[in-house]
Amino acid sequence: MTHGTFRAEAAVVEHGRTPFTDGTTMIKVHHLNNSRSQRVLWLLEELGQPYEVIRYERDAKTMLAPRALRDVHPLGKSPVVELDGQVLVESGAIVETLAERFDTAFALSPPPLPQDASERIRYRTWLHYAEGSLMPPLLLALVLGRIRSAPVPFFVRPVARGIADRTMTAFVGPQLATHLGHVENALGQHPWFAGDRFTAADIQMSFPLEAALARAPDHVGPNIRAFVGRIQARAAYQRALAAGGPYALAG
Ligand SMILES: N[C@@H](CCC(=O)N[C@@H](CS)C(=O)NCC(=O)O)C(=O)O
Repeated sequence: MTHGTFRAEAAVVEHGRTPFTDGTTMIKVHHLNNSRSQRVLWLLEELGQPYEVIRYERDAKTMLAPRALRDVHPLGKSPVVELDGQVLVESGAIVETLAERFDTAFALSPPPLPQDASERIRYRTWLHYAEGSLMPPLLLALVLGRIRSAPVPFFVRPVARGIADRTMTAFVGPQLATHLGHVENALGQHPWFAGDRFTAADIQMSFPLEAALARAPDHVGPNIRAFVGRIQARAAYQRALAAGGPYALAG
């Protein structure tokens, strides 16, 4: 199903059979290791849609994406998807676009309004909530953790740690508690984010919840933990891991 190209440095590694010789849609996923683009591979595996993976490696020190990704899109962030030559960015928009285009039988997305308003509204809300509301405090937690452990002169260290700790206690920690409490509560009402069945909203929510387990485990409740266990057990999730390579989120 996948065809991989590694474009981080000079090395180019190709594996798998070459897709698209049968006239099917050309989908290229520009994939960064340990990143949000893992969700796109997983969605395509759930959809059974052939795709090509172009792999990029984060800089080991800065964790930033290589400059080569800017050749594809000026933001230089992952994921970037090329769909029949059109360049798509923002994982929420990518997930929504791929679901609209390929999930024509609504196996992974509720049908448009007004057939089932509540399921569709929950689906759309969580699809946007993942990046719009849940990722910002998780990103702040990552940055504050880096500030705490940054190699700075010994006389600066207590000041840097003090500021990081106070920001965590006064602002980021309470935000994480509010958001992860909200998610925990939602998963207590329905097993999946849109309702009683698995949808692409669950794929979109996977990254922040996996990041929360790495960065804020004390705020992660049993419903979230059970959800992450369920998604990681899916065959398509496992196939996407094999296609994407390393996926370990920074704590
Ligand atoms: N909101 C964007 C965020 C994109 C983003 O920040 N991607 C990260 C990967 S998880 C990235 O490319 N980081 C490397 C860098 O900023 O250089 C999305 O959901 O697509």
